[in-house]
Amino acid sequence: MAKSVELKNPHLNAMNSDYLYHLNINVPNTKDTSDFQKQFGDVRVVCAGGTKSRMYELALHLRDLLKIKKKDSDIVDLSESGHRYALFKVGPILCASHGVGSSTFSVVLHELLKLVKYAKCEDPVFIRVGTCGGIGVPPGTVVVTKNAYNGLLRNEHEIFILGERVVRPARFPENVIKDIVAYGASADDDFQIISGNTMSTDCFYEGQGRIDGAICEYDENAKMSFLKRCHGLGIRNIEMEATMFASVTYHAGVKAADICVTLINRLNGDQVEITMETKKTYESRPFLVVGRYVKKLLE
Ligand code: R2B
Ligand code: URA
Repeated sequence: MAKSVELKNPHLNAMNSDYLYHLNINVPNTKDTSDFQKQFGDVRVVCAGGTKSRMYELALHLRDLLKIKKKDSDIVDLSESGHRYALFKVGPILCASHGVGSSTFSVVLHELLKLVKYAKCEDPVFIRVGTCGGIGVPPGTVVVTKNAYNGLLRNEHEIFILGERVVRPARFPENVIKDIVAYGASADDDFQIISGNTMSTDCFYEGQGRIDGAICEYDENAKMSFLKRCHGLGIRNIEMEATMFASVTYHAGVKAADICVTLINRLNGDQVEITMETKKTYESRPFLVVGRYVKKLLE
Protein backbone atom coordinates (compact mmCIF):
# COMPACT_ATOMS: atom_id res chain seq x y z
CA MET A 1 0.00 0.00 0.00
CA ALA A 2 1.29 3.49 -0.88
CA LYS A 3 2.38 5.47 2.15
CA SER A 4 3.11 9.13 2.74
CA VAL A 5 6.45 10.34 4.10
CA GLU A 6 7.01 10.30 7.87
CA LEU A 7 10.18 12.23 8.64
CA LYS A 8 12.25 11.35 11.70
CA ASN A 9 12.13 14.79 13.26
CA PRO A 10 9.66 15.14 16.18
CA HIS A 11 10.21 18.91 16.28
CA LEU A 12 8.37 19.35 12.99
CA ASN A 13 5.16 18.28 14.74
CA ALA A 14 5.48 21.25 17.10
CA MET A 15 5.73 23.79 14.28
CA ASN A 16 2.54 25.45 13.07
CA SER A 17 4.11 26.81 9.91
CA ASP A 18 7.29 26.11 7.97
CA TYR A 19 9.24 28.17 5.49
CA LEU A 20 11.30 26.22 2.96
CA TYR A 21 13.77 29.07 2.87
CA HIS A 22 16.05 28.16 -0.07
CA LEU A 23 13.13 27.11 -2.25
CA ASN A 24 11.20 30.20 -1.12
CA ILE A 25 8.09 28.13 -0.54
CA ASN A 26 5.90 28.83 2.44
CA VAL A 27 3.83 26.26 4.29
CA PRO A 28 1.56 28.62 6.26
CA ASN A 29 -0.32 25.94 8.20
CA THR A 30 1.39 22.60 8.77
CA LYS A 31 -1.71 21.24 10.54
CA ASP A 32 -3.90 21.78 7.49
CA THR A 33 -1.91 21.48 4.28
CA SER A 34 -4.87 20.98 1.94
CA ASP A 35 -3.85 23.87 -0.34
CA PHE A 36 -0.28 22.62 -0.41
CA GLN A 37 -1.55 19.14 -1.25
CA LYS A 38 -3.49 20.58 -4.20
CA GLN A 39 -0.25 22.03 -5.60
CA PHE A 40 2.17 19.19 -4.86
CA GLY A 41 0.17 16.17 -3.58
CA ASP A 42 0.37 14.31 -6.93
CA VAL A 43 4.19 14.25 -6.93
CA ARG A 44 5.55 10.69 -7.33
CA VAL A 45 9.10 11.39 -8.45
CA VAL A 46 11.58 14.07 -7.37
CA CYS A 47 14.52 14.44 -9.75
CA ALA A 48 17.58 16.46 -8.79
CA GLY A 49 20.64 17.46 -10.78
CA GLY A 50 23.41 20.02 -10.73
CA THR A 51 22.19 22.89 -12.87
CA LYS A 52 18.99 24.78 -13.59
CA SER A 53 19.35 24.41 -17.38
CA ARG A 54 19.79 20.64 -17.16
CA MET A 55 16.77 20.31 -14.90
CA TYR A 56 14.72 22.41 -17.32
CA GLU A 57 15.84 20.12 -20.18
CA LEU A 58 14.83 17.11 -18.10
CA ALA A 59 11.42 18.66 -17.36
CA LEU A 60 10.86 19.20 -21.12
CA HIS A 61 11.96 15.64 -21.90
CA LEU A 62 9.62 14.14 -19.30
CA ARG A 63 6.76 16.38 -20.39
CA ASP A 64 7.07 15.12 -24.00
CA LEU A 65 7.67 11.49 -23.05
CA LEU A 66 4.72 11.32 -20.67
CA LYS A 67 2.57 13.44 -23.03
CA ILE A 68 1.81 15.98 -20.34
CA LYS A 69 -0.09 18.86 -21.91
CA LYS A 70 2.00 21.90 -21.07
CA LYS A 71 3.62 24.48 -23.28
CA ASP A 72 7.31 25.40 -22.73
CA SER A 73 6.21 28.67 -21.22
CA ASP A 74 4.17 26.80 -18.60
CA ILE A 75 7.22 25.10 -17.12
CA VAL A 76 8.13 27.85 -14.69
CA ASP A 77 10.81 27.91 -12.05
CA LEU A 78 8.77 27.79 -8.83
CA SER A 79 11.78 28.83 -6.75
CA GLU A 80 13.20 31.56 -8.99
CA SER A 81 12.45 34.23 -6.41
CA GLY A 82 14.57 32.33 -3.85
CA HIS A 83 17.65 32.99 -6.05
CA ARG A 84 19.32 29.73 -4.94
CA TYR A 85 17.84 26.65 -6.59
CA ALA A 86 15.46 25.99 -9.49
CA LEU A 87 12.31 23.87 -9.13
CA PHE A 88 10.14 22.75 -12.04
CA LYS A 89 6.96 20.68 -11.89
CA VAL A 90 5.69 18.61 -14.81
CA GLY A 91 2.68 16.51 -13.88
CA PRO A 92 3.70 14.19 -11.04
CA ILE A 93 7.41 14.99 -11.33
CA LEU A 94 9.53 17.66 -9.68
CA CYS A 95 12.91 18.59 -11.17
CA ALA A 96 15.20 20.53 -8.83
CA SER A 97 18.73 21.85 -9.25
CA HIS A 98 21.18 21.09 -6.43
CA GLY A 99 24.50 22.76 -7.29
CA VAL A 100 27.90 21.09 -6.87
CA GLY A 101 28.60 18.79 -3.93
CA SER A 102 26.87 17.35 -0.90
CA SER A 103 26.68 20.56 1.09
CA THR A 104 24.57 22.45 -1.47
CA PHE A 105 22.52 19.36 -2.31
CA SER A 106 21.76 18.56 1.34
CA VAL A 107 20.17 21.98 1.88
CA VAL A 108 17.64 21.56 -0.92
CA LEU A 109 17.19 17.84 -0.13
CA HIS A 110 16.00 18.63 3.41
CA GLU A 111 13.52 21.12 1.99
CA LEU A 112 12.30 18.77 -0.78
CA LEU A 113 11.77 16.01 1.80
CA LYS A 114 9.69 18.38 3.92
CA LEU A 115 7.79 19.45 0.80
CA VAL A 116 6.72 15.86 0.00
CA LYS A 117 5.84 15.29 3.64
CA TYR A 118 3.59 18.37 3.90
CA ALA A 119 2.02 17.62 0.51
CA LYS A 120 1.33 14.04 1.66
CA CYS A 121 2.88 12.63 -1.52
CA GLU A 122 2.55 8.86 -1.73
CA ASP A 123 5.74 6.81 -1.78
CA PRO A 124 7.82 9.35 -3.72
CA VAL A 125 11.08 8.25 -5.36
CA PHE A 126 14.04 10.66 -5.29
CA ILE A 127 16.42 10.36 -8.22
CA ARG A 128 19.68 12.24 -8.79
CA VAL A 129 20.67 12.53 -12.45
CA GLY A 130 24.20 13.70 -12.93
CA THR A 131 27.66 13.47 -14.41
CA CYS A 132 30.73 11.76 -13.00
CA GLY A 133 34.19 10.44 -13.74
CA GLY A 134 34.36 6.73 -14.63
CA ILE A 135 36.86 4.11 -13.48
CA GLY A 136 37.59 1.49 -16.12
CA VAL A 137 34.40 2.08 -18.11
CA PRO A 138 34.11 3.88 -21.47
CA PRO A 139 33.09 7.57 -21.31
CA GLY A 140 29.35 7.90 -21.88
CA THR A 141 28.48 4.86 -19.70
CA VAL A 142 25.49 5.33 -17.39
CA VAL A 143 26.21 4.13 -13.85
CA VAL A 144 23.44 3.43 -11.33
CA THR A 145 24.97 3.55 -7.86
CA LYS A 146 24.87 0.43 -5.67
CA ASN A 147 26.89 1.34 -2.56
CA ALA A 148 28.23 4.85 -2.05
CA TYR A 149 31.77 5.12 -0.64
CA ASN A 150 33.30 8.21 0.89
CA GLY A 151 36.87 9.44 0.25
CA LEU A 152 38.16 7.04 2.94
CA LEU A 153 36.65 4.24 0.84
CA ARG A 154 34.07 3.50 3.50
CA ASN A 155 30.48 2.73 2.59
CA GLU A 156 29.10 5.48 4.85
CA HIS A 157 28.44 9.18 5.14
CA GLU A 158 29.87 11.26 7.95
CA ILE A 159 28.46 14.52 9.22
CA PHE A 160 29.42 16.64 12.20
CA ILE A 161 26.42 17.29 14.46
CA LEU A 162 26.57 19.19 17.78
CA GLY A 163 30.35 18.82 17.79
CA GLU A 164 30.24 15.07 17.23
CA ARG A 165 31.07 12.90 14.22
CA VAL A 166 27.92 11.05 13.18
CA VAL A 167 28.27 8.18 10.73
CA ARG A 168 25.32 6.83 8.77
CA PRO A 169 24.96 4.06 6.16
CA ALA A 170 25.05 5.20 2.53
CA ARG A 171 22.81 2.73 0.79
CA PHE A 172 20.28 2.82 -2.05
CA PRO A 173 17.36 0.37 -2.18
CA GLU A 174 18.23 -2.65 -4.32
CA ASN A 175 14.80 -2.99 -5.91
CA VAL A 176 14.94 0.59 -7.24
CA ILE A 177 18.41 -0.02 -8.74
CA LYS A 178 17.19 -3.26 -10.32
CA ASP A 179 14.12 -1.60 -11.84
CA ILE A 180 16.13 1.32 -13.20
CA VAL A 181 18.65 -0.99 -14.87
CA ALA A 182 15.84 -3.21 -16.20
CA TYR A 183 13.44 -0.53 -17.46
CA GLY A 184 15.99 2.19 -18.19
CA ALA A 185 17.79 0.26 -20.94
CA SER A 186 16.70 -0.11 -24.55
CA ALA A 187 18.17 -2.49 -27.15
CA ASP A 188 18.63 0.51 -29.50
CA ASP A 189 20.90 2.43 -27.10
CA ASP A 190 24.48 3.10 -28.20
CA PHE A 191 25.62 3.18 -24.56
CA GLN A 192 25.69 0.83 -21.60
CA ILE A 193 23.86 1.04 -18.28
CA ILE A 194 25.60 -0.70 -15.41
CA SER A 195 25.14 -0.78 -11.66
CA GLY A 196 28.33 -0.25 -9.69
CA ASN A 197 29.69 1.31 -6.54
CA THR A 198 30.35 5.05 -6.47
CA MET A 199 32.96 7.08 -4.65
CA SER A 200 31.65 10.42 -3.51
CA THR A 201 34.04 13.21 -2.51
CA ASP A 202 33.92 16.77 -1.21
CA CYS A 203 36.66 17.86 -3.60
CA PHE A 204 36.78 17.48 -7.40
CA TYR A 205 40.58 17.65 -7.52
CA GLU A 206 42.66 16.15 -4.68
CA GLY A 207 39.62 14.32 -3.25
CA GLN A 208 39.19 12.49 -6.56
CA GLY A 209 42.91 11.76 -6.89
CA ARG A 210 43.51 14.30 -9.65
CA ILE A 211 46.96 15.73 -10.24
CA ASP A 212 45.69 18.77 -12.17
CA GLY A 213 44.27 20.86 -9.31
CA ALA A 214 45.82 23.94 -7.74
CA ILE A 215 47.37 21.77 -5.01
CA CYS A 216 48.80 18.23 -5.24
CA GLU A 217 51.28 16.43 -2.96
CA TYR A 218 51.29 12.93 -4.53
CA ASP A 219 52.56 11.54 -7.83
CA GLU A 220 50.96 9.77 -10.78
CA ASN A 221 51.87 6.33 -9.36
CA ALA A 222 50.13 7.01 -6.05
CA LYS A 223 47.10 8.30 -7.93
CA MET A 224 46.92 5.24 -10.17
CA SER A 225 47.28 2.79 -7.33
CA PHE A 226 44.44 4.58 -5.47
CA LEU A 227 42.17 4.48 -8.53
CA LYS A 228 42.96 0.79 -9.00
CA ARG A 229 42.14 0.18 -5.32
CA CYS A 230 38.79 1.88 -5.95
CA HIS A 231 38.22 -0.33 -9.00
CA GLY A 232 38.96 -3.41 -6.87
CA LEU A 233 36.12 -2.37 -4.54
CA GLY A 234 33.70 -2.37 -7.46
CA ILE A 235 33.77 1.43 -7.71
CA ARG A 236 32.97 2.39 -11.30
CA ASN A 237 32.40 6.11 -10.93
CA ILE A 238 33.32 9.16 -8.85
CA GLU A 239 31.06 12.11 -8.12
CA MET A 240 30.30 14.49 -5.26
CA GLU A 241 26.86 13.77 -3.78
CA ALA A 242 26.10 10.02 -3.53
CA THR A 243 27.03 9.29 0.12
CA MET A 244 25.04 12.24 1.48
CA PHE A 245 22.11 11.55 -0.84
CA ALA A 246 22.02 7.81 0.00
CA SER A 247 22.32 8.36 3.74
CA VAL A 248 19.74 11.16 4.04
CA THR A 249 17.12 9.39 1.91
CA TYR A 250 17.78 6.06 3.69
CA HIS A 251 17.40 7.77 7.08
CA ALA A 252 14.24 9.54 5.92
CA GLY A 253 12.82 6.24 4.67
CA VAL A 254 12.25 7.33 1.06
CA LYS A 255 13.25 5.45 -2.06
CA ALA A 256 16.16 6.91 -3.98
CA ALA A 257 18.67 6.30 -6.76
CA ASP A 258 21.71 8.01 -8.25
CA ILE A 259 22.08 7.78 -12.06
CA CYS A 260 25.19 9.36 -13.56
CA VAL A 261 26.90 9.39 -16.91
CA THR A 262 30.70 9.16 -17.04
CA LEU A 263 32.43 12.02 -18.85
CA ILE A 264 35.93 10.54 -18.68
CA ASN A 265 37.73 7.29 -17.84
CA ARG A 266 39.97 8.30 -14.94
CA LEU A 267 42.38 5.44 -15.66
CA ASN A 268 43.31 7.43 -18.79
CA GLY A 269 43.61 10.94 -17.35
CA ASP A 270 42.22 13.77 -15.26
CA GLN A 271 41.09 16.54 -17.60
CA VAL A 272 37.51 16.50 -18.84
CA GLU A 273 38.23 17.28 -22.49
CA ILE A 274 35.08 16.23 -24.32
CA THR A 275 33.40 18.82 -26.55
CA MET A 276 30.30 20.62 -25.30
CA GLU A 277 28.34 18.76 -27.99
CA THR A 278 29.50 15.36 -26.71
CA LYS A 279 28.80 16.49 -23.13
CA LYS A 280 25.23 17.36 -24.12
CA THR A 281 24.79 13.95 -25.78
CA TYR A 282 26.17 12.18 -22.71
CA GLU A 283 24.05 14.27 -20.33
CA SER A 284 20.89 13.29 -22.19
CA ARG A 285 21.52 9.58 -21.44
CA PRO A 286 20.48 9.62 -17.75
CA PHE A 287 17.38 11.54 -18.95
CA LEU A 288 16.48 8.66 -21.29
CA VAL A 289 17.04 6.16 -18.49
CA VAL A 290 15.07 8.08 -15.88
CA GLY A 291 12.26 8.76 -18.39
CA ARG A 292 11.80 5.08 -19.20
CA TYR A 293 11.86 4.15 -15.52
CA VAL A 294 9.38 6.88 -14.55
CA LYS A 295 7.05 5.94 -17.40
CA LYS A 296 6.99 2.35 -16.15
CA LEU A 297 6.56 3.49 -12.53
CA LEU A 298 3.54 5.63 -13.41
CA GLU A 299 1.82 2.98 -15.52
C1 R2B B 1 29.62 15.66 -10.78
O1 R2B B 1 29.91 16.76 -11.49
C2 R2B B 1 30.00 17.88 -10.60
C3 R2B B 1 31.41 18.36 -10.56
O2 R2B B 1 31.85 18.72 -11.84
C4 R2B B 1 29.48 17.37 -9.28
O3 R2B B 1 28.23 17.89 -8.94
C5 R2B B 1 29.36 15.95 -9.50
O4 R2B B 1 28.94 15.12 -8.55
N1 URA C 1 32.10 15.01 -11.98
C1 URA C 1 32.95 14.59 -11.02
O1 URA C 1 32.69 14.75 -9.82
N2 URA C 1 34.12 14.04 -11.41
C2 URA C 1 34.47 13.91 -12.70
O2 URA C 1 35.57 13.41 -13.00
C3 URA C 1 33.56 14.34 -13.69
C4 URA C 1 32.38 14.90 -13.28
